[in-house]
Amino acid sequence: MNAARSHSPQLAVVIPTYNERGNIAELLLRINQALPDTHWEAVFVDDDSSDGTAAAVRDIGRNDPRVRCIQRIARRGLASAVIEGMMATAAPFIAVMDADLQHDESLLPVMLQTLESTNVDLVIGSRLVAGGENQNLSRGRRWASEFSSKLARILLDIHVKDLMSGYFMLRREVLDELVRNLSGVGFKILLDILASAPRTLTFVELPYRFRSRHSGESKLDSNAAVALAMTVIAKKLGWLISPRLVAFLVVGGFGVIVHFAVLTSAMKVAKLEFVIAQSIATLVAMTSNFVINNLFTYRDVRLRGWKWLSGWISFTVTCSFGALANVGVASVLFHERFSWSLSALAGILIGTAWNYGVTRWHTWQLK
Ligand SMILES: Nc1nc2c(ncn2[C@@H]2O[C@H](COP(=O)(O)OP(=O)(O)O)[C@@H](O)[C@H]2O)c(=O)[nH]1
Ligand SMILES: [Mg+2]
Repeated sequence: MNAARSHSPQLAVVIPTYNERGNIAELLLRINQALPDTHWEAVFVDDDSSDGTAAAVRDIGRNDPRVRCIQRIARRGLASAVIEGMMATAAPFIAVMDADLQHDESLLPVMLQTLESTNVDLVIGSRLVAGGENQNLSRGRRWASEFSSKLARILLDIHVKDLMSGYFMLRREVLDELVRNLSGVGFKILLDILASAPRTLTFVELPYRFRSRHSGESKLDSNAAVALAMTVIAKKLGWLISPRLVAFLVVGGFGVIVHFAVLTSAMKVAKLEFVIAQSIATLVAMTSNFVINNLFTYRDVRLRGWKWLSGWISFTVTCSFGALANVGVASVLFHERFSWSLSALAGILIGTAWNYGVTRWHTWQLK
């Protein structure tokens, strides 16, 4: 009994893999070196990679019982892979780490020590706190990741700097508290965890240098902002479907009618050029939406006088960004080969969610 206990792992490192064969041996070597005094196990979750990743893991596992592989057939998805890996271990501490050696393994003992010696729920490997580094991410992805973190701060009240981090460690009990709420979609499991917790999780962000990929190629060129939007929609639907939202949507629908009425008369009657007519129609529709929302949707916090004017500016600026997000998301999805109608719908949904969330908070100053 005692002998068995002394060998049960204290820490499980969950590693999702998709075509990472060339990284497995080196990764395990480094984990082993980083954790000389810890009983650890590595749980790989492989989605039936065509390069034989799972077989490579099992080969090592035959000589090293600390190494296991869950091979999922006909499944794909980073978040769901991580969840299944975390649920397959009995270890009281669970780390999640990429296979490609971008995550500095020397942080593992520091993360473990932090969880063991304090009562924080979660330790996050961070590229964005002092001492951390993010040089090996393209500028576009860096921007998307920082932008998403800002958005999450506003929309979800989550204050993690490196919210898109895929490198973190948590306690088993914390996972048990929230695992049934996880959406499991997309690839940002940390965000999913933070947004799914029934209470505000406490966390520490530890800096590390994000390295460039060792072998193989990135599977996740998609946009962090899209991932965030997916989580926001999944998590916040309950909050979104409120009387105010319904009113906001009805007013928005009316705005479309206003838009087309103004556009048609500007082109047909006043003979203006399309671009000019479209701009006028947009501004008129935004203004009428603002006026009606101010009268009905937000009648209890109605803006008057100078506040009306600054509210109008806040509303039109916000909705312009909403339109940009709409077009941006739709083009990303369309580029990723989703159908045009689905892409457009997703764009409209995200643009509307943005407009509603931000104007509610900024224009009408509601928490
Ligand atoms: N099981 C599983 N792992 C995945 C999937 N997509 C990516 N991964 C793994 O998740 C980790 C992060 O992916 P990566 O391509 O490095 O993303 P990046 O670091 O954001 O470029 C790597 O270990 C990948 O092999 C998937 O669909 N299923
Ligand atoms: Mg990577």
